[in-house]
Amino acid sequence: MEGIILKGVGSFYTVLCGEQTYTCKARGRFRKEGLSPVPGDRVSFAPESENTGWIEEIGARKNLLTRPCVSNVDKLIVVMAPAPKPDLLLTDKLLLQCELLSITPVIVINKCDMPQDQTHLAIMESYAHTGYDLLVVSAYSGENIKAVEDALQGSVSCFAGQSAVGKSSLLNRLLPDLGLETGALSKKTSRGRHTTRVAQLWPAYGGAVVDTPGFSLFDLPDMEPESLSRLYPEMRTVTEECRFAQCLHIKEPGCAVKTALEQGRISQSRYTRYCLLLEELKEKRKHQYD
Ligand SMILES: Nc1nc2c(ncn2[C@@H]2O[C@H](COP(=O)(O)OP(=O)(O)OP(=O)(O)O)[C@@H](O)[C@H]2O)c(=O)[nH]1
Ligand SMILES: [Mg+2]
Ligand SMILES: [Zn+2]
Repeated sequence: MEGIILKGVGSFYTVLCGEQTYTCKARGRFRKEGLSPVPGDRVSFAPESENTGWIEEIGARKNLLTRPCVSNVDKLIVVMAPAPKPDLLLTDKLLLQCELLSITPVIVINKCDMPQDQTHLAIMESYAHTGYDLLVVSAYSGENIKAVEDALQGSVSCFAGQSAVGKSSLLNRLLPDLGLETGALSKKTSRGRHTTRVAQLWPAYGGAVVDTPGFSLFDLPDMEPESLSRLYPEMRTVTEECRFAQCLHIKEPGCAVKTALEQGRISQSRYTRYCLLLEELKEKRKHQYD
């Protein structure tokens, strides 16, 4: 039979087939092949009883996000909020992953009900020129929730972002039956407490939504520093006009990215973080053959 993995706990996987779920284990050969089933995987399985079975085959994956693992993701809902303090470098890294894995990102700024908060303006400034969809919403008041719902139609959408930005709260607002656990910010550190512990798929909107504990530990993929700017939509549209094909857009003469930056067509803060990530890539290269 064919099904989709909703979640994995230890070596047990919940597989949905039609309306019925089965708790399955994976055949030993998967371990030998270094392959583990993950939420989002389409699998063939052999039922053993009314609600248990064995996973026999994992279908080819369109893509795979890691830490936590989720496969076959169509959209990444990148959630931020005024509190906890936004980590825009993390957001940039999530967006780079989307570019690499052919995932459509949707940037969501939650908690717009918070009084006199201007944080969303700074976030919007950073991403205004990317062309990505950006929604300012509130899980509390319901503002703009309809727009989030529209974005989820017909796709497997994975919620990402720092702990306590309100990923689970947004999902509860959209789908009250989920009854997901939510948690407050720590008073001492103003950070989240990682209330959601595992990634889990919930069939909805003709596709599925995935609640996750966020994707926080991110390494940049191993790639040429020259390729980095191709993962920035607002940069790659102008890089062809740079004088040098290998331009890194830092100090080279005749750099079209620098011109666009001066003219306000690229965000200064996002560019500054691009420089940081570029340095990180160069460092990685240097140590590669140590
Ligand atoms: N003011 C306000 N607070 C919100 C809103 N949405 C969520 N919160 C609060 O933010 C805190 C964290 O919410 P969660 O939904 O648990 O956040 P999360 O992103 O799922 O966090 P993790 O599971 O730890 O990754 C809770 O105290 C929520 O009540 C909102 O729209 N406005
Ligand atoms: Mg959560
Ligand atoms: Zn350049």
